[in-house]
Amino acid sequence: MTYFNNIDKIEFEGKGSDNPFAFKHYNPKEVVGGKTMEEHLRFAVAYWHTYVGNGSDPFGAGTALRGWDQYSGLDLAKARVEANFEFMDKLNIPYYCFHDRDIAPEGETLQETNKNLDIIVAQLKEQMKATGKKLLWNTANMFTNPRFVHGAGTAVNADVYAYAAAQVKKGLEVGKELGAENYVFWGGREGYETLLNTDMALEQDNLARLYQMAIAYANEIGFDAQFLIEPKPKEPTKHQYDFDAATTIAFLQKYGLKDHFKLNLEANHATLAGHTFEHEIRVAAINGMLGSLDANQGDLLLGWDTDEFPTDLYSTTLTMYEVLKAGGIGRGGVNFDAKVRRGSFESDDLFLAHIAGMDTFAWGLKAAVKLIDGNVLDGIVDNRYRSFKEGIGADIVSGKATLASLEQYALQNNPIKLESGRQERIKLVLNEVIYSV
Ligand code: XUL
Ligand code: CO
Repeated sequence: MTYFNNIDKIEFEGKGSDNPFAFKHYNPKEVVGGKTMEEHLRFAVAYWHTYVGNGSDPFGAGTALRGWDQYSGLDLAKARVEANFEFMDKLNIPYYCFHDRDIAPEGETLQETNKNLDIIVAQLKEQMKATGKKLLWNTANMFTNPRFVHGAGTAVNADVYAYAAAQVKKGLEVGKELGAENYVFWGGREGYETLLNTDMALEQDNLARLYQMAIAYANEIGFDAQFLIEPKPKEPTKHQYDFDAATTIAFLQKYGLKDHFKLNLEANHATLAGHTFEHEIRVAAINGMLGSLDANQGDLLLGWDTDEFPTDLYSTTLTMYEVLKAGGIGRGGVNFDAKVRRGSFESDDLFLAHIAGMDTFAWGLKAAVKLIDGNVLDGIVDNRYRSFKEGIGADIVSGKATLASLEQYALQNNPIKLESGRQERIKLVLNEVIYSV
């Protein structure tokens, strides 16, 4: 069965095209910065938003019109698998990502739930073999079911913790079966609402224990995916433990887990934390922790996670700049953890939204390559820090300087000469680069 019959394969037509169902910038085989766009970007579809999301919000029912709505239960799950491969094929997207509960319905018992999962995993495997499409990552949904009301890996109840562990175990088996490149932990309800009833130390120790067990089990079954933690500062809990990249890295360091994980960074999570996406990527990169990206954008006028498709060229340019400077995204990719607006309820909107996201990222990639090739920002940064290359600055960097030697220098160095940071000028140059590609 096919679900997007009115849509043909989306092709690259270039900047002059006015066909809304064509790429203007994303040209998968075009080489920029030494690699094809396809290799740089490694796009992925998020199963939950694209095939499960229905446009409902706290004030109203779903609005989405989807060909698979006619089904329920396992039939619905099977229809979504078919829709997924048709969608990826038509958009030329190589990867997808899912939570266990996106792909198959829960049963009455964990046994039944796992059986449902096995049926769909077998179907996915067959389709992946037939199409060459790949799994960027899978994860366990340990936040939707009411049993996780007080957390999963940070549950207040050991029975819930055990259930979560069982879910992770199965998730690792599923990831192995489907050859997932990465396995994600997003701490959906790993946080708290009030300290008045919370043992923060125990919760965090337990979360680390769950990660240890996951590492051990992945080793045991020979699942060699890259483990990723996805930071988010708030939602659904008020205080999420994995607040941002820096907090998550500190947590991993504290528990001796740092070498086993990298980070899956999400743009809207960054802005909720009061950061830019590029800030989060830089923090990860300078700590050797850049793993993968969840591509979306928030609305800065709203204080919640709106998960819009990325259309902001500034952000995608600076994002891709950080990625390129970090040496690329490696085994990660650019996963559209983004949903069409409630008013964009037609199936065509799923295509138009992904085209917008892919073109915006391709444009950003091209601009970032230009920034690097033209030595635009590196030149500025190098010049700004040049005093650390020689004399007293070189002594500081090499570790030769002491407080006494610096005092001696400072006493005879008067006045200190400062230079402008030239921010406004640099931003204009950035504008020019973005609009020139
Ligand atoms: C929630 C979110 C998740 C993770 C995977 O904000 O981003 O969908 O990406 O659990
Ligand atoms: Co995400």
